[in-house]
Amino acid sequence: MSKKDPSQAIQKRIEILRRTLKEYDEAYYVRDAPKVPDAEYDRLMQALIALEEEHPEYATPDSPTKRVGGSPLATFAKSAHQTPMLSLENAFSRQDLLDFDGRVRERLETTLPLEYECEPKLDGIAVNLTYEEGVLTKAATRGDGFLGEDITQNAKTIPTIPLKLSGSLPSFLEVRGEIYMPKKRFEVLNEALQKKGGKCFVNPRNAAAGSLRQLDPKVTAERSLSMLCYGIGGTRGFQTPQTMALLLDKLAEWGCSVIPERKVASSINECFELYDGLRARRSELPFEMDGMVIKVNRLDYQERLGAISKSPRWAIAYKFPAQEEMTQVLAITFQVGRTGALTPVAHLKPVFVGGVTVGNATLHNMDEVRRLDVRVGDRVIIRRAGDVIPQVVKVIVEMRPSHTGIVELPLRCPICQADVVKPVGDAIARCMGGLSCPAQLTASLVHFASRDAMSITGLGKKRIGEMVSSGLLKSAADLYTLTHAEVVASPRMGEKSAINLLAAIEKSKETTFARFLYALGIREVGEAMAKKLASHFKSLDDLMAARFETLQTISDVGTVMGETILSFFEQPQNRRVIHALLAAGVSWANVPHDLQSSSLSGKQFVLTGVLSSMTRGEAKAELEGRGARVGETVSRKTSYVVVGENPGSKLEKAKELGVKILGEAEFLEMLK
Ligand code: I6G
Repeated sequence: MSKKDPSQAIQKRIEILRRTLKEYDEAYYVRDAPKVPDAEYDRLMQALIALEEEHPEYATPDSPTKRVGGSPLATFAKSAHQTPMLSLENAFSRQDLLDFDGRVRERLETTLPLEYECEPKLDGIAVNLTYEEGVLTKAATRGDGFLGEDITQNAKTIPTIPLKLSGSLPSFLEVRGEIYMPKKRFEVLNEALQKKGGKCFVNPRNAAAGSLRQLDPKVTAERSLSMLCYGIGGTRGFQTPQTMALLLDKLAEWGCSVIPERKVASSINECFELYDGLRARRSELPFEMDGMVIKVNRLDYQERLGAISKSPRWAIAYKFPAQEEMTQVLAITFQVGRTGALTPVAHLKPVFVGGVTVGNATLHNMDEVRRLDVRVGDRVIIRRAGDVIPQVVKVIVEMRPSHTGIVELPLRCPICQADVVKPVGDAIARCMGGLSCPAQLTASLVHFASRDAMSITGLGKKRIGEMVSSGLLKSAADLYTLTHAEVVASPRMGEKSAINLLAAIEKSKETTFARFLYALGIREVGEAMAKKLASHFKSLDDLMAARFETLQTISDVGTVMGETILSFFEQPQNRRVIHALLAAGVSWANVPHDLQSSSLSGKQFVLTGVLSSMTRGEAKAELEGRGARVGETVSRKTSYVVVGENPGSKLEKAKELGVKILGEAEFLEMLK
């Protein structure tokens, strides 16, 4: 067997990487349909850069490493930028950033710490706006950095792009920034597209790109795009200020939108702090961002530093951990929940995404399985943004192995073998086994014992599952007849744990009407609704005897909810369990909250930061229980903003609007 020449193997690897990256570039830039997540693209690009650096003999001028972006789209007129639109070098670690700082200071021949202007790196579409005598004459995408696509008509529909600048202006000015789609808007758009049976966008950036590259500007106008400016290109008749921060102030003065979250750090170490702070607020901000851009603040230094072939030496993008990654589906199973709902779950080859290792992702329901056409063996893009549960956003059909089969809904429950029924028009399929299905029984007992329900500490899912399997628990009422001998005989249960568990069960008997109602696990009845019902009805007997018409008089009780509540209390099995629970001693003081007379009735609250005395969910429940509403965004209508540790931008907004701010101590006082 002949041994392969190592240099040939390297050349081959370089060629493959170039071909693959070109293919991905074309999909991303030209067709707005990325084939792989950015992280995968970045990895291949880094590998190619490293190989070309090690082997300059194989460098070619047309390598993807030499290009800034993609080719301009054929359907739009081409437009040349007066000065090239560069792209940014990436940093993936603190060391990369320290190296950048070292390189900058070496070139500037200074050992002193430097000021850096820092701002979020929006995940949008880079554009160049040309203003002549203050009037917007052209808008173009970055394209290959020299030649972009003329999107003037579309850009003019974006409200944050000024058609005319005001103030003392240069005669010619190129303004650079990112056009993006706000996260909320992206969700609404995808919901609407899905309803119409259309194809959804994978993420807000693709949605922005797709919306911008519309030949009909009316479509762009409907998509609520926005723009934030980060710098300038060519100018005539402009005396540049001393710093980047002052330049951005100038842009704002002329009427351009610049990002409010920009800050000047006095050293590279302070950049780390700003980066950590920004990363922590990543899910709170209204736009997607993929990192923080760090720029030498002094413009004369920027000039001295100049640029290498495609990026300025004075700026770098410190990337956040990827929120999208590619992995493979190993299996698809169905989980049975408390109400019998069958949820398809994708079991994945573990992948590190959004800062955690993900092994499973919910596929929600069969409609979603069909929409994605996800199959066992598929390569998929997983997305995990903030604290949101991981989602399968796309199947990479081109990488599908042969002989895969479409996923079918099982005819029988995988746990109890009862029939599975999916009513026509309903997205959810359910096991008909009721509480005789161990999965449904276990899930409903987990809910019953949970902190916001009966709050039985030490009784987790695993323990309940074992007690259900061994036949100890057939309903919630069985918890209250457990003996010490039965508990201590459970697997891995010591004497002390058994005593503690029985004490926790005993303690849970003293509860509130609302908690008890919530614990029953009536479908559709969450904590807030349980509180409403508890405050409306004087007693459980009254509620159990309520007629449909009476239920309908309660706010937020629609027809479906009314019918669900009625039918729950009509079931003999449910009535038996309720009576057994009461007979076992579960009770509450009979003083329902009167929401109408509560001092917080009608007040609007917004929570920000971490409270030390309770979780956000608990604070919300406390407030709603007193008739207040809890919202996500601060507006003039907000009555109070409750501020914990590490508050987000909501605090700034509250100050800006003059909304009353409560510290934790004041908040607790108010709850008293
Ligand atoms: O693509 C970019 C995004 C954000 C940038 C950029 C930026 O500043 C906040 N700055 C420069 C200088 C370049 N691209 C080339």
